[in-house]
Amino acid sequence: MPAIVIIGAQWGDEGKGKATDLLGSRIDYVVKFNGGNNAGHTVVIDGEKYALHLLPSGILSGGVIPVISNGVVIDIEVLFEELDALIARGVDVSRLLVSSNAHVITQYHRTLDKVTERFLGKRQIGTTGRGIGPAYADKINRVGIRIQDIFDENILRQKVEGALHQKNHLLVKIYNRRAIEVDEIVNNLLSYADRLRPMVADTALVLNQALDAEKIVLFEGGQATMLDVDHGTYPFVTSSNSTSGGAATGSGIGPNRIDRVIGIVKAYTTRVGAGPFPTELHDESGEWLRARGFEFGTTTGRPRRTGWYDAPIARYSARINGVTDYVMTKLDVLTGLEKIPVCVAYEVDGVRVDEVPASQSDFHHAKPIYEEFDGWQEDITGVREFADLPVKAQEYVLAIEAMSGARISAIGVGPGREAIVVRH
Ligand code: 2SA
Ligand code: GDP
Ligand code: MG
Repeated sequence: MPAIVIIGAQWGDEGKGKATDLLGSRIDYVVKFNGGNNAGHTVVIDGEKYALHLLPSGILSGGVIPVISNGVVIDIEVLFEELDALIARGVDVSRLLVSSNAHVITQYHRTLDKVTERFLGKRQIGTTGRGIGPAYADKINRVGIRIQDIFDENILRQKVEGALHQKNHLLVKIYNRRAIEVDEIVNNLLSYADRLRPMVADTALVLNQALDAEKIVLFEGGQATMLDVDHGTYPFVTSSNSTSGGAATGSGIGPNRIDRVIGIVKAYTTRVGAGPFPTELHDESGEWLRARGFEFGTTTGRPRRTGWYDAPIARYSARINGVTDYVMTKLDVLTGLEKIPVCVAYEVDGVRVDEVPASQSDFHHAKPIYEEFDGWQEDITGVREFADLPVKAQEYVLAIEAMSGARISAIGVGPGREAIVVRH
């Protein structure tokens, strides 16, 4: 099993960090292939909590080589801050590799992210404000700055001039902001060069050679399927491919090298930011899930929107990603409920629809059709074998599995690294 991809199957925060960490001891490389410091992984190891944004969670596993590949957008200041915070806690970060082709998030991307959102008013996406969208826009628009540019002052200056030419016009004339100086950006980026240089590598070559040598490479998706720029609830999405295909383009390995695609699903659903969410709860059940599951953004601290499990979304994710198996997290959060509703299909304008509608308007109008399952009252956080789960919890998992398009191979029963039931 040399190449394994982990992706979020819902709207993010499914617990991908924990699943990555679970596989960690058998893994040689962990690759972050999309997104930037908009991601938020909380990993709990021996009771210590680590919140990672830009770094792949494999950085916490000794012996693993963490890689930030070409598909990522990097805010270098944040990169160093995150590294320093881990160094201060005794984590060895010296093996980190950064792609020379990854794009850079600069001050003007952060500024544009914030002002664009403000000007969108009611149509806001609810971005993390980290400059992700504007940095990817520059990449596609071919005016982006790449990591390798930082090592050639002339090229860097030319590129920053090119990028700012358009942006200053926008900032000054449209958004009523001050112009950003070329020197300000160039000097800032140059100041990172010395520390960055030893980390920079041709990561596509490194990863292909690793796979040739039968090393185990784990590709860790940021965000999730429903936030993918192509397959998510556009325009309420992030600006990268957070589905499994992004692992190939975002790292430079061929798709045929991927052997396993693990989808992470929460036993219920959450979403941060705006956009459709059919099973969203606006009542006390939603509050209960938020409090019980501690559903607050790892990056921004925003309360997450909460709702019941949505099986059509899991089936959609299974298709789009080629999910080979699911890891279901946070089953423990549902403990104590009398009944647990699960969305099995939607009603769109009076008609039953079994799959996620292709039309955005239909999805906005989709009302969940629920089937109710019996809950369980026993604490399950200490359970490690499927057969030891309460019968009703087993039934809930098996019923969801039958609707979700792939086998559930492991079940999270608590935040800790060890709190997992692996199904054999
Ligand atoms: P952006 O900043 O351009 O990527 O925002 C676009 C949309 O993508 C959503 N998004 C996320 N949704 C869930 N979790 C994310 N990471 C953090 C976390 C979020 C946080 O793990 O908790 O701390 O707030 C994440 N990153 C981006 C975002 O909400 C927009 O809907
Ligand atoms: P990611 O963005 O997918 O990596 O997920 P986040 O780290 O943003 O959010 C998942 C949260 O759930 C983290 O705080 C984890 O510690 C926590 N978590 C993961 N798995 C479980 C589980 O099985 N049970 C409980 N109670 N918490 C979990
Ligand atoms: Mg998260």
